[in-house]
Amino acid sequence: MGCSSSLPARNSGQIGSLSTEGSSVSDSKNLRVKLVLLGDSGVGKSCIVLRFVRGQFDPTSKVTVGASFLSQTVALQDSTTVKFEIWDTAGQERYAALAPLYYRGAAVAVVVYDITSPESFSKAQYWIKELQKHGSPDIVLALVGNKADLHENRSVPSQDAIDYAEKNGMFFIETSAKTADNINQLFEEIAKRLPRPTFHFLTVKPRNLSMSYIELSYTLLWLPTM
Ligand SMILES: Nc1nc2c(ncn2[C@@H]2O[C@H](COP(=O)(O)OP(=O)(O)O)[C@@H](O)[C@H]2O)c(=O)[nH]1
Ligand SMILES: [Mg+2]
Repeated sequence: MGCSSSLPARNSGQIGSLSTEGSSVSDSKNLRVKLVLLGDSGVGKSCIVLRFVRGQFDPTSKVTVGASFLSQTVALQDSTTVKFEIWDTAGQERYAALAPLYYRGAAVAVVVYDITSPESFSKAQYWIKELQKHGSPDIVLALVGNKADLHENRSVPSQDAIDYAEKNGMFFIETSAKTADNINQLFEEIAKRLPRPTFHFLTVKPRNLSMSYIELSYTLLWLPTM
């Protein structure tokens, strides 16, 4: 039993209707990014998504076969909006060979473990290595210790995760999908850390391929950053 984020809802859909390319930009103020969750089965990935998107926690809902996506938009103080297209699996995390298909093109990967399970923390480290090797080069990685409400049964010290995240240049946070602790903060922090798009003004006239002096200057000015 666990959370299922594949239930019908206004802002959910089947994976087949989404482009497989991850991050894209509507304009400089409105970003749209692909976010994937990785981690052992049972650590609470689907519950985190459900809490973030619908504000719910339903420990009795059935796991649905197949993958789904949900989307949710975060508005930042600088008036930027980030629309997260969140891909959630229903068990594919058990098959490491399928993972590259799932995280291909993702702009953000949220790697989740359960603070009561050292095995899930080791597995999180495995996924981080995998993403560092095979994920998009500028992927934003977040390490999440979920089930923080079960602190009496904690077996992964926060400091271990803090140290690991620091060494790997990642953002770290402990959450509880059950109590909603730090769930919105997790996504807001990710939104703040996303690289902002830069635009290049290359102006070439398609018909006669001639450039005006001003256009040429622009081109030369921007070429080194392309
Ligand atoms: N106590 C507690 N249980 C949680 C939390 N998040 C998820 N769970 C429970 O953990 C189990 C697995 O959750 P699920 O989201 O299906 O895990 P997934 O396999 O990683 O998607 C379910 O029984 C949830 O009720 C949490 O923050 N606190
Ligand atoms: Mg799940």
